[in-house]
Order: sequence, then C-alpha cells, then structure tokens
Amino acid sequence: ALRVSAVAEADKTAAINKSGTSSVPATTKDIENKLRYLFGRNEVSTPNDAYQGTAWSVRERLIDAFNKTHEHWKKEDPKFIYYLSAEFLMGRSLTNTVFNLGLQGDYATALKELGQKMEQVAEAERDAALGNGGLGRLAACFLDSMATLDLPGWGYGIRYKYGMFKQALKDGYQQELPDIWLTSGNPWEVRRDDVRHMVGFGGRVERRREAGGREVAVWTPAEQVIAQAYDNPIPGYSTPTTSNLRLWDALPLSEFDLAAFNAGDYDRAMLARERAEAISAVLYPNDSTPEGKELRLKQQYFFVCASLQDVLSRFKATHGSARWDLLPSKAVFQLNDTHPTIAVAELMRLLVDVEGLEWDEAWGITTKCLNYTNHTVMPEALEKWPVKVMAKMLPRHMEIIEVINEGWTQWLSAHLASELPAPEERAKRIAAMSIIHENPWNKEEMLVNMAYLAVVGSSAVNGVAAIHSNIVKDEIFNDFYKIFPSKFQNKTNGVTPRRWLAWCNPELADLITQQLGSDAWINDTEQLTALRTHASDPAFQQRWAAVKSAKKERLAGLIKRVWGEEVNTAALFDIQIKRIHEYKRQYLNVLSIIWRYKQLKRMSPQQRLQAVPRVCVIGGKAASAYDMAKRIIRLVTAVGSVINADPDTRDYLRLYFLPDYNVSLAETIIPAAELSQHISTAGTEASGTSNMKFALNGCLIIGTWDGANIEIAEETGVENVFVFGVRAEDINGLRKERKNFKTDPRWDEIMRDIEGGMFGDKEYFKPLVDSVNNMKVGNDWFLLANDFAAYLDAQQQVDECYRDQAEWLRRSIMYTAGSGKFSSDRTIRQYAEDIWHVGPCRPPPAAGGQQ
Ligand code: GPW
Repeated sequence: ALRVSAVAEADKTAAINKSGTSSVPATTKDIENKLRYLFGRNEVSTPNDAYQGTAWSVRERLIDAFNKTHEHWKKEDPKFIYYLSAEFLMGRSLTNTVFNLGLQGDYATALKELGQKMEQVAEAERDAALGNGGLGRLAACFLDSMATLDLPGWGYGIRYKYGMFKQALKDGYQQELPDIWLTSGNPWEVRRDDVRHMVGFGGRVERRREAGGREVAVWTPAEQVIAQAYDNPIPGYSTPTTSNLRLWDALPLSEFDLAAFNAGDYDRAMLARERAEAISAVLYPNDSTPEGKELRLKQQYFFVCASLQDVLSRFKATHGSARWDLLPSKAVFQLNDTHPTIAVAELMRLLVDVEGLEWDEAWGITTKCLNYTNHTVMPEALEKWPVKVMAKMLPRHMEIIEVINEGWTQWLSAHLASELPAPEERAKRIAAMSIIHENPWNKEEMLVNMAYLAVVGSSAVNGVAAIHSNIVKDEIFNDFYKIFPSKFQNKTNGVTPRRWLAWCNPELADLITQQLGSDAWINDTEQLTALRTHASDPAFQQRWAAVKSAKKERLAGLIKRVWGEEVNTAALFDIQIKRIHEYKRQYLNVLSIIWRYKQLKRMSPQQRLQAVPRVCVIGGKAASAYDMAKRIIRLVTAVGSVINADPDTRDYLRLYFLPDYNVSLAETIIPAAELSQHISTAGTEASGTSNMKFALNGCLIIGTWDGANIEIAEETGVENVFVFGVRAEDINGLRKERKNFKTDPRWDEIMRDIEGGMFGDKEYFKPLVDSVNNMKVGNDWFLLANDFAAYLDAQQQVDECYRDQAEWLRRSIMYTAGSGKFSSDRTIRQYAEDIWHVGPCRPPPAAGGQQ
C-alpha cells in the first residue's frame, strides 16, 4: 500500500489504497510505474521519488513532441539554425517542460494524489550547469525562444560530465566541490547510439596527388576519439514545436588497448580511454577570462568537428554530394563568442579535403554559413591560441588558417593601396589586422587571434547591447568595420519570459494576467506596456506589494536555512548576484555597505529609527584560479560577520553571501529583489542579462551607464533608475589621469579600516586594498575610487525613494511594464530576420493535444 503524506485527505487515501484499480488516474499510475520499474521503488514517499517518477513520465510526452517536430522538419526540409556554444546553462527542466507542454493540470493533480506538491517535487531536480554565467544562460534562453517561435534550429555543445563546480563556504572562503550531476540518471536526454562521429587530433599532414592531378592534403591524426550524441529535447511554449540541444560525449575508440591489456599492463591499457574521456569531463570554470590550456582547445575542436560532420552528413543524405552550393540556403551557424571559431577552419577542411571542393568555392560557402557573436571587449578576455599549440594539436587547421590569412592580408594590401599608399603605413595596418600575429608580451611567440578569424570567416558580426555593439565597431574591430561596415550589427540580448517571470514568479504572473485580461503577454511581452497606466493606482500597487512581500518571505526563509538568522522582511532587499569579477565591482558594493555601517554606528538609537533598513545579499562564484575574486568573496563574508553580529546596527543593516549561486537560486532570489546592482565600470559589461530578469520582476536598478542598463533605462524611464558614475567615453582619459586623482575622504577612511583589521584577515585583504589604492597608472583599473562618491549619492537616493512606498511601487511596476523589449523572443526574431534568414516551420498540432 502507498504511504500518503498527511496533507492528502482521507477519501483520497482510500481511493489510492485500492492499488491497481481504475480510480487512480492515468498520470498518477504512470508516475508510480516509472518509479517502480526504473528505480525499483514501490512507493512515492519523498519529493525525490516523486521527482524521478514524474520526470521519467514527462519525458515520454516530451519525446513524442520531439519526434513529431522532427518528422515534420525532415519532410519540409527548411533552412536550419545551428547554435554552436561551449556552454548551455539550462538549470532545471521539470517545471519548464510541464508548463511549456501545457501539462501542468495533469501533473499537479497527479502529484497531489500522491501527497506531493509540484513546487517541492521540482526542487528535487539538480541543475544542469553546463555553463559559467551570462553567456551560457543566454544560449539556454535562445533555445527556448527558437522553439517557441517555431524556428527550425538546434543547439550544439558538450555534454560535460562535471558542470560548473558547486561552491561552498569554509570559514568564509570559497571552496570548490565537483558537480556530480549525472549520478541518478538524466531523464531529459536521449542517447543516440546511431549518431557517432570520429574526431582526430595531432599527427601529420601529407600531400598526395589524385588521379586528376589535383594535390590534396591528407591529415593522419595521431589520436582519435568518438563523439557520441545525446539529444536534449527543447519544448517551445504554446506550440507543438519541440526542438533539440545535441551534446557530445567523448568516448575512446576501443574500451582499452588490447595489446597492453594482454601483456598485463593494465594501467597502460586504460590510458587512451582516460585521455578520450577527459575531453568532455569538465567545464572550465572561467567566465570572461579564457583558460589557455590545451585541453580547452581540444574541447572546442571536439564539439565543433562532431557538429559540422553531423550537419554535413544530414545535408548529404538529403541533397547528395554534388550541390554544396545549396548549403548556405539550408544551414546557418551562429558562433557563441570565439569558443567555436575553429569552425572556420574545420568547415574549410571538410569541404576542401574531404568533399573535394576548390578552395575559393569552399571559402564562399563557409563565409556565407557562419556568423559570430562577440560578448566582451575586454582585451584580456579575447581568445588567442599560440601557433605552436594549434599546429601540434590541429596541424591541418593551422595550415588552413595560414592560407586564409595569406589570402586575407593580400586582399587587404590591394584594398588599402589607395588609402595608405606609403608601404610602411600599409604594412602596419595589415599587421594590426592579421589573424596571426606576434604576442605583444613575448615577441618570440606567434598567436592565432580567434576573434579576427571569426570576423574574417563570418557574414555577420554582432554585439549584444547597443553600447557594446558601438564599442565593437568603433574600437576593437574598427579597422574591420571601416572595410565591411554592413557586416556589423547589434542584437540586444533578451531573456525568456517563461522561466524568468511566468514560471519563477507565478503570483506576479497571475496578477499581471488578471490586470491585462489575458496571459497573451507570455509570448508577446510588448503587451506589458499596458501596465504603465496602472502604475500609480493604489489598489493595484497594494496587490503588487503583496506579491513582492510573499517572495521576500520566501527568500528570508532561504537566508534562515543558510545562515540561521532571521531577517526583517520589511527591510529593503538589495541584491547583487553574478560571477565575481573585478570589472563587475562587487568590491565597490561592499565598500558602500561598510560606509553605511559606519554611519549607522555613529547615529544615536533615536536617529537610527529614521534609517531605511536594508538586507544586502551578494552571491556568485569566483573562477578557481582568480585570486582577487576569491579575496572579494572573503571580504563580503568578513564584513557580513561583523555587521550582522553588531547589536547596535543589526536591525538596520545585514549582509549575507549566498553560496552556490546558480540558475535555480536565481529563480528564488530575483522575484524577491527590490533593488538590484549592475555597477560594472562603464564600457566593460557587454550587456548583462540578469538586469533584464530583475526588471521583469519589478525590481529597481542601481547601475552604471553600461551594457543593457542603458536600454532598460530608456524603456523604463531614466528617471526611474538610479544611474551613477563615469561614462564609457571618459574611461581611457580617467585611467591615464589616475596620478592626479584625489580620493574621497570617506574612501580613505574605509581603506584604513580594512587595512587596520576592522574585519580581520588584514594580510589577506592587503592585495585588495593595494589593487585600488596606489595612485599610479594601471592601478584601480576599474575606477572604483572615481565612482565611489557618486555611488554613495545614488544609494542615498535609493533610501529616499524607499521611504515613499507609493513612489517605489510605481517605479517597480514601471520596470515590469518597460520590460517588453527584453524578451529573448524579440532578440531571436531579429537574429532570424537580419542574420539567419530563417522562417518558422510549425508541425501540425498533436491529436488531442492542447495546442
Ligand atoms: F568573455 N559573458 C560571459 F565574452 O558570461 F566570452 N562569459 C564569457 O566568457 C564572456 C561573456 C566572454 C557575458 C557578458 O559578460 C555579459 O555582459 C553578457 O550579457 C553575456 O555574456 C551574454 O551576452
């Protein structure tokens, strides 16, 4: 008999206890059966049991939708989008799948019958964390939008065995733990045993003459591995379309080296296997600072090579091997940053060496098929691979890149002849635009500039927010822009309104739906603008505030679980969650919290009663080798433990670091946030996407004039945003003038406090203090001191605004109302129209289905 939790009423218990009778609805039965036959468990007794049974049951509905979509796409043969990305930060799938497929009624009722709550059951799922941060999550939002818009398109990436590390705190310091996410199986993937490709590395290249006299390059790799496909169905919302994310797992050619095995050398017998499996073993945990390790290049080539072979073999199966000219009308690839840029050389290799096309024809096809999205302008973040490393691992690709670069520089020389007639001038410009160039820090070493290779090899190059795309055009790729102005575009990022409002904040979603009279805003977010007319309506404001309060209570519960402390839920909830990076300036946030603390300390108890209470939350991971970022985390926890324990101030100010920030934690934190911080040095944050998620959930922004903050301010009303700080165009000048910069006395005081050990650990914090304090050129690179006073002023304005709750709520509503533009549906429509030239292809509705 079933054990049923106390919440189930007695009559239901009776019905369920007649196990095997028809009174148990089909879905309930299915959940139980999945648990019974896949896990050998006879009763649904924990949320985890319920999760496993539910997920494996939902999987079948998902696969049905997937099969119907792909049957249709095969028949119609539309042009396809292939989104190549080293990262897909999917998070959890259960809620999203159930809601996107329109199955929430079925499963919510079935789970209730089993004494379980959908929300709790969903929390038993582990995040799929195959990405670092914004770039990987953007890829995930894009898949949701492509499917929702019925665009034929797949994601292609790596099935990392270990995703983003789990972060724990040990004595306030970050500790990294492996993310073992596949242990209890993954219901959201289907292994395709019939889809495998060989990927080679190293070895040598020889020339051979073919019968017709044509010279061909023959690459004999020293090492080969198998790329094994796993498909992850991607359900669109409110459509039968279910698309695909195909991830590659690396397998050895043979289980073990038989000769070594037979000779009894078991260690050696396993070596090749370990080398192969290492390729898809772990995600590099670096965000915006590339890891120059050979294994990382191996990962990049591994997934690009498998993906291109996969696409080309399907193309050949439909169109034969004689019509490669048709490829650009059937396939378009989007390179998510430079990580998949080896695709330029790989597509050339497949077309020229394998398919026998002439170089020029292949080049025409390659450049028509590829497009490149840039996500950063920070020079240290742009990928460059030593020619030596590339030549050893990918000898044929290095040759191909050299030929591409020869053609490119020759073309440039001719093109620039009239503009730069002086040979030295011209040579200088060509050197500055060469794909292969000297390492400026080590003249002995030559580098392949992956961004330049991507720009030369692509039809379109885009940035991810208006200001960023302008910096791309006017600064980092200006020489290229002057030659190919029409190649450069902007595609401002977006986020999926399904996960980031409708599913993570159903209470606010319901309120919006009631107010607007329909839920059509979920796939037409421009309709949210109609909320503007209600922004000042006191009755609506009260309902709006009630939702925010409920979400704050929930976050307070989480803080209680993590830190064991109660927080005042009437306080202003002030949040900064993102990867820890010097350019994102979590340090500046901490400095302002220290200043707030000091001011509170100086007040009389009577004066303190007038203060606006705040609960500050900071969360984010530091790359394992990013020393400064780890020190910043320790500063947050050290400052937190001092101020949270201070009886004078603890009613007015708290600071908590929430460990292991990830997609699921974001889904809890964002709906509860009242103020969110996006305070990067102007010109450094390409776009930011959490700013959009906060705005969508009615959270006010304190931020710099950077990335998508600017466009959010335009849509929301700049008077509703707490904007501060220097502008991007002034950064270079200010960096040069650091010698003459006079720091604010409040800044000096805080620096003395940290150095003097007010928060303990003074040796450990010294490099942090030094990094911003020595007024010489190059120090305080991210200009914290320059923005400090303006930031404190903006924080003052935040307090004043919060005192006027009607004004605060009006602004809060205006943020949601102004979020229409930031749906990834809008972004994807623009990519489809301006770059991909791909249209929708919707399968017929499923018989008896919802849509
Ligand atoms: F450096 N971004 C990221 F450009 O999350 F490659 N990881 C990265 O490695 C890079 C960029 C890279 C982020 C940007 O920092 C953020 O501003 C942007 O919103 C996001 O990519 C999506 O475009």
